[in-house]
Amino acid sequence: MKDLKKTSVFISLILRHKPEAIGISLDEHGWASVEELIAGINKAEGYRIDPETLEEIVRTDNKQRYSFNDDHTLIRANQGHSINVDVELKEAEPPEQLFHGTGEKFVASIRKEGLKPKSRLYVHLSKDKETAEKVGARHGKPHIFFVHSGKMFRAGYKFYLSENGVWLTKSVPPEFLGERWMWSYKAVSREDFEKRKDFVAKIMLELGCEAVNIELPYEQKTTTYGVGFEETWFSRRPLYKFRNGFYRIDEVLFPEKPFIVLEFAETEDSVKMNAMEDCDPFPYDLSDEDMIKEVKYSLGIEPYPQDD
Ligand code: HQG
Repeated sequence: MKDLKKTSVFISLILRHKPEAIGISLDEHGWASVEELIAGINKAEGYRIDPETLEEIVRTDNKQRYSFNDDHTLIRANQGHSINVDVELKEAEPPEQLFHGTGEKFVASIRKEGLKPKSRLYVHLSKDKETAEKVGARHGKPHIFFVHSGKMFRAGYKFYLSENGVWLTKSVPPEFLGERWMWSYKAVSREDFEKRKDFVAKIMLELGCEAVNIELPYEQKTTTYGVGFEETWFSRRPLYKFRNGFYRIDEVLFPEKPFIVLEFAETEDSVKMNAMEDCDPFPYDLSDEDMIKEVKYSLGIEPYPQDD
């Protein structure tokens, strides 16, 4: 098994970077002749391979790095090249966010100049954080960048999806890189979502809530985990006093859309201990009229409909 791994690494070197190492060449689409590859490898020191072993390596590769043509006379790497070949990558619309794992030592330079392909033809992006962490760990202590791929795509940048599921793009300018949080809804921007919270604040004031100034011993922060993303939001929303309780506008980021929620505490002590409890959250895109109803339920002005 160990030998297969070693041979596979050697094949990757040949098909992506250095075919001349065994005296073969790739065509413009990155294909090598299977016969030439096998003969070349067998001439190299310390490697033995037959067609069955090559088939096995391709079939069992953990990242599906290689493909054969239909009659298995040609083979190529699906991505990762440093030599200029056109592997006929499929252009595709990327998900709203992708991830890039790198080593800590590159972080300062990436923040400044964005992601560059370096020795490869493309910047490689992962579809989840776990994969990005593994890729990053190859370069020392890993660091993850969030890539605003949806925004890039809408701004005209091209994305490609390789045969083995790696997202590729030519470069990522620094303004499309995030590190702390990632807003990932297509239907609404963070700014417009905040405007709906402003509307909730207006309703609350109109209903008689009073903004109060309490010195908080903690930083107001919400971290929500959605499908494939995590966002930490530093909220600067005030606390409101209403009847015999305290309320604050917060959020819950459900996978399908963001929700607004009022937090509630009976006493100033619970507020200071950061022990507020959530009322029922409601979606950001309710009509003004329905949103007024939800705020009334949360403040206890009207009972929740299911309580009737
Ligand atoms: C970094 C593996 C400084 C970049 C993986 C990366 C992947 C910058 C390194 C695939 C930079 C290049 C590719 C900038 C980018 N300043 N450093 N402006 N822009 N870099 O190995 O993405 O197992 O060429 O962050 O799984 O690590 O081989 O790219 O750290 O899919 O199939 O420059 O290789 O797949 O390193 O990995 P690499 P990568 P395989």
